[in-house]
Amino acid sequence: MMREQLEDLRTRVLAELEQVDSLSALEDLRVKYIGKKGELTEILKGMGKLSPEERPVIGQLANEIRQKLEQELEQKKDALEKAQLEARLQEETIDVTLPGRPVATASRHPLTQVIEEVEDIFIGLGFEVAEGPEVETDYYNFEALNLPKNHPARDMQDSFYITEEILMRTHTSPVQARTMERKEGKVPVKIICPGKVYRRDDDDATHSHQFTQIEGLMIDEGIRMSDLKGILLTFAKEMFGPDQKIRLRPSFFPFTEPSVEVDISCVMCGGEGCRTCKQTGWIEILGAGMVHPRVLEMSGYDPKRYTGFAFGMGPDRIAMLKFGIDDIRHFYTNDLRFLEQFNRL
Ligand code: 2NM
Repeated sequence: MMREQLEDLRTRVLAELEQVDSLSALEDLRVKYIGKKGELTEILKGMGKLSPEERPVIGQLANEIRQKLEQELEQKKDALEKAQLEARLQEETIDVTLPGRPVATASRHPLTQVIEEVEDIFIGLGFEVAEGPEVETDYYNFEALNLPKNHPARDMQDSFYITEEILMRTHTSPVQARTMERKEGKVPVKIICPGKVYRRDDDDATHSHQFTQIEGLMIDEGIRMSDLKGILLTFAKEMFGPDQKIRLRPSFFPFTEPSVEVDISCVMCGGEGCRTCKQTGWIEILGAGMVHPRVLEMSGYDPKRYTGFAFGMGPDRIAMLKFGIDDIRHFYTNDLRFLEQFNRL
């Protein structure tokens, strides 16, 4: 009677085991039949009613069946686990030979690239970068630079006024006046001032009401025009190539005396003459000169003891030359089709 029960149990468990397809179903099966409160335990409760001769025989059979079932369940468990792992590996396969997705990278604005390049060159020559406000007072923008009220040279720099006394700066020179004032007569002064400036020009391909400037200033005892020439030649060679030449022509600025226009040999034709340089072989990129004694004096430097040079250049123009851009307004209209052409750094 108990033998049949046990053998029937075995048959049923083995049959059901065939159908099991998950680890949780397998566990349910184990609990139901051979767990502590399972059917096998139930059956064995009847052991007490057996005769002393039968008891060890049935006991042994029960153990064999339990062992057999445990073994079968264990095997099934291994097989299920293995299948589960296989399925996961299959599902999570990555093809490492697929090309990667490109990471979207931003690029620096062409003007920023040029400005940073100029900064690097002058930092290498011992200059510091100075910055200041774009909304300026009449005093720093004009007066302190030897451009008193009603001076005719103010016309060249017609501006956007906020009030009678406050305007959008027309050049970065006010940063230099502010720096000199802050240094209270101490030398050396070696700064470059990059930034946005504003003029009420008509906008056309080469003029914008907003553009950028980098101005430089060096003051110390015994600074001469030859120092200006040396610094600018070094700059031209670093910026445009070791074969660069520079040429100085007399000019006028209210804040420098004497004043010069500085040309570099044409970056397109190397001086042969071409469309870019209008067949002259030279391209004007800078204005410069020896700082006017009145400018030094107004900002607290004794012009009998100290001299200095200053210069100003337009990164817009340099970037147009460098990248072959034909319209300055491209820099300020933020058309991505334009801007995305400069991400090669
Ligand atoms: C230029 C040309 C010549 C200039 C002068 C000064 C200052 F503040 F020292 F007076 N800063 N920049 C200067 C001189 C700027 O730009 C074409």
